[in-house]
Parts: sequence; C-alpha cells; structure tokens
Amino acid sequence: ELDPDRLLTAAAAFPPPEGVHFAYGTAGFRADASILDCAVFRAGIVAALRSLHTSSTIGLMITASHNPIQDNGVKIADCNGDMLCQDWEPFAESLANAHNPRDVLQVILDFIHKGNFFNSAASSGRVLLGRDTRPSGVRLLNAARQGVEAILGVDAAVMGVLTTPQLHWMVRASNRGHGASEQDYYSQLSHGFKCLLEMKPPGKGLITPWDGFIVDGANGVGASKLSRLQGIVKDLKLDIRNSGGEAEGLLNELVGADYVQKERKFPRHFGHLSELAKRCASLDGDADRIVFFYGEQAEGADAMNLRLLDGDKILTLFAMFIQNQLQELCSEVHEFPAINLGVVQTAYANGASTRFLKENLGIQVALTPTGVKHLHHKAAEFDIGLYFEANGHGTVLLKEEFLQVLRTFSPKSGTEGSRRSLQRLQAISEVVNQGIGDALSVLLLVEVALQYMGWSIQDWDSIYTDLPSRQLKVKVQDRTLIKTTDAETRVTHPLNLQAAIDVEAGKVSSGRAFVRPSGTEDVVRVYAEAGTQEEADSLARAVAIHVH
Ligand code: NG1
Ligand code: ZN
Repeated sequence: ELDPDRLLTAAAAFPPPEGVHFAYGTAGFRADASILDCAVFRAGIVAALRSLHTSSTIGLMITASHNPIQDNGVKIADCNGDMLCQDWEPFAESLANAHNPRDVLQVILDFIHKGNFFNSAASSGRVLLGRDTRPSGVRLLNAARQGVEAILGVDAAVMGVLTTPQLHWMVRASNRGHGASEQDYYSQLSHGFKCLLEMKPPGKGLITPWDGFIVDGANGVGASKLSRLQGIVKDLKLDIRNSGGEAEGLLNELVGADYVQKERKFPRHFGHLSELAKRCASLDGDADRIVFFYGEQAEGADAMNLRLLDGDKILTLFAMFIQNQLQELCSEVHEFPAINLGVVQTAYANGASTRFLKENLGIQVALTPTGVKHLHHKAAEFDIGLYFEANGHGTVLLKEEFLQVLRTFSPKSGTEGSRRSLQRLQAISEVVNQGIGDALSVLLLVEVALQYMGWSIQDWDSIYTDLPSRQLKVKVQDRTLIKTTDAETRVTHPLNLQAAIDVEAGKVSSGRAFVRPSGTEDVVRVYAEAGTQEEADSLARAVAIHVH
C-alpha cells in the first residue's frame, strides 16, 4: 500500500536542483555530489518499490566508481545481485526528473497502473544500503535511506562502507537464504580459494618463486577490504598501496584501474626500477574492476615500460583455466553431461584476444553492446559463461542447474581424481562473484589460475600479443545522431559513414574500426586497430574526421 502523505512529506525535503536533467546511464545516476541528493532520495524510492514488487531484498550503492572524488552516484542492485532490471530504468529516470513531490507521486501511480507491476507485490520489503569512501557518501546514503523509508513497509538496512560488488553479493546471498554479512563474503571467497589451492593437481604450478601482488587500491574502498580479505586468506601475500591514508593522495587521482588502463601509466607509488617485473594490480574506486600490469625495462633508458594485462587477458586466462578443469572432469568422469562454455566480449575487445579464444581454444565468443548489463545477460545463457570488458570489469557465471548437477553427481568410478574434478568447479563458484564483476574475487582467481598453470605474469602476458589499437573521443553537436547495429560494430546512421569507415579500414593492414556514442560522456568514441601502432593511429584519426 502506498501512503501518499508519507511520500509527499518525505519528498518535500529533497527538492530537485534547478535546470538539471538526470539520465539513467550505463550504471545509474552520476553527477557532482552537490546536486545529487534529490536523485538519490528518489532512487531510494525505486529500490523500495522494486523490493516490494519482487518480494526480495534489493541493494542500493552510493558510488561514482572511477570518477573524481567530488562526484558521486547511485546504482541499484537487483534481487540476483545483478544490475537493476532494464525495464525499470525509464521509470527510475522519470522519477529522478519529476518537478515536485506531486509529480513524484503521479509518476509512481502511472507506473503502477500502466504495467500491472504490483499485482503480486509483497507488503514488506528490504533495501541494503552501501557506500564507498567519498565524503559526500554519508549525506547521500541518508538521502537514499529516507527515500526507501518513504515507502510504507520497506526497511532500509545501512550496511555502511562497502565495495560495490560486496553489496551485490550480500543482496544475492540474502535472497538465497545464505549468510549475507561482510564476514560471510570473506569466508566464502577464502574458502573457495583455499580449496582450489589444496586441490591443485600434483606436479603442476609454481615455476617462478611466488611473491604475491603489489596492489594499487585507487585510494578507495577496495584497499581496506582487500586487507581484511588478506587477514583471512593466509596464503595471499599482498603489498597494498594507495589505500586512502592521509599521505597517500586522493581517490582515483593518478591512481586506479581506469587510469592505468586508459593512460597506460603506472599509478602513484609504483614504478621504481627495483620493482621491475613484479606482479602488480590496480583496482578502481569501488573495486568492481581490476587490471594487472608489470614493469619492463625500457630500451636504453632508466625508466620502465608498463605492460598491461587488461580484461581481455584476464578473460583468456580464466577461459583456459576453466577449460582445463572441464577437460579434467570429462576425462575423470566420462558419464558427466556435456557442458556449454562460452565467453562474452564487446567490440572493444582486442582482436588478438577474440581470435585466440576462437581459434586456439575453440571457445564460442559472443559480442554484445558496451555495458556490463548486456554482457552479463548474454553470459548467463551458457552453463559456464565468462565475460569481461577490456577495462577490467567482468566475472564468471555458473548456471544454477549446472551447480546442482555438480553437487549431486556421484561418479561411477568414485576415484579421488573424479571427486576432486567435481569439487574444483564448485570451489570456483565460491570464489567468483556471480552478481557482478569483483576486483577482490578476480584477484584470487587470477592467483589460482596462475598457480595451476605454473605461470609468471610474463608467461600470462605472452599468451597472445595485443594488436596495436587507438581510442579517440570526438565532440559533436549531437552524438545521438549516430546509430549502430551488430553489437555496435557497424553504423546505420548517418547513411554514408559506415562505407567511409570501411574504406579507411581497408587502407591499413588488419584494419578494424568502429564508432559509437558514449553512454557516460557527451562524446562519440572512435576505436581503431591495425597491424602497427602507426596504422592504428592513422586509422583512428581518419575515422574521427568522418565523424565530425
Ligand atoms: P561508455 O561511456 O558508454 O563508452 C564506459 C566504458 C564501458 C563501461 C561504462 C560504465 C569504455 C570504452 N566504455 O561506457 O566499458 O565500463 O563506461 O562505467 O571503456
Ligand atoms: Zn567501478
């Protein structure tokens, strides 16, 4: 039951900022923190209604991920721990942009009447609220809480400072009736990790002496959470830097996964020659992304080159590791049903990675438009689906039916080997976060995979060589005039643009290029790939000119 008076009174305390239009972007609302109170309050209402509608716990996270510290944002986690169901995005957007409390009420009533959405709605609900370390988070979390409580019967549970994926994990766990505390999260991840290391097949692994990871925490929430995880996972040696301490610098400033991946530069407090070749990783501001890197001696200079292992390399490592586990399972347990393994990428995936996955590993590769929600849904179609964006956001999904088979299957041979091959896959499902990409969980699984392969970070890097690529941003009058198809790889409007891109791509060796309007910035993005860096650069420039 909606209580209009309660809602109107609560909404009156959060007037909308003048002349601002909020768009529900790739991951909710994001803006300068000073103008966000109203949008966050109303996102709280959306989360509360979603909780009633699904009769489940829902999550709401206050974060602006890799954006600067003065920004903030709000994202909603749906009942399975994934992103808010896309059908609700237009509703969330209209609500955020309603002019006054009366309009807020009207938008809600329209939504209810139009779609029969609340036919079976529960009478009570619960929303878990989390935030990253931004100073504005305290105030905005309170706004979200008031939004949730504006809806009669819905409880707001303040979980405090968390990584985005921790909050998603808690929502998922709680809707499955599992322990859903932060401590449960660490316990599950570390249990899976420990099992996997204990079950490493004899004779495999550890060729180079193992010396842990140096991790860039982006001066954000990931650093402290990672050190808590380390306290539980005894075998994990970490040297955590940029953990947000007084002297360490600002959130995401010259640090973090986005900086390392886009700028191809070492984050602050990295990059001394004495650390050459060591295994390094960088988290983003809310720890839902991670990339890996190491330093290589630059030719004739007393500096280091950065060697980046991006989301595509992580995806490839995981695909090989899991494929090996499946092969082992099939050879130990002949009667095990066939398993459908697939990976999902976007057009930004380096062509060398796609080719390696298809041709060398023989794995099916699906392509979706940019944005985790698209990749996630596609990956969920496979028994085991892996997805990663090149920027380091991704995870592994194991279908519930498949997990059920793993748990209950009793192999005819009944040998130690057959039992272990089943248990390994179960342990993988404990380490991965099945709600959303999770830097902490990916870090653990990378460590496991490298140990199973017996690989150094250099060995891992050399699986394939990235094709040289270039990304450019082009400012145009109206970026929405550009329309694309085939997972954004081809332009349909303006009419002659695709033909022009094809001609340019044909002028260079192994040329591939595409353009698309960004979903998070007011620019058109240009991506080009070619046989040499010079060719990739010239292709990108040429395409950018056609976009203008
Ligand atoms: P847009 O601005 O739509 O390209 C960017 C990233 C996405 C995704 C979203 C969400 C690139 C090229 N695009 O989207 O991968 O992470 O932000 O934050 O990196
Ligand atoms: Zn993030």
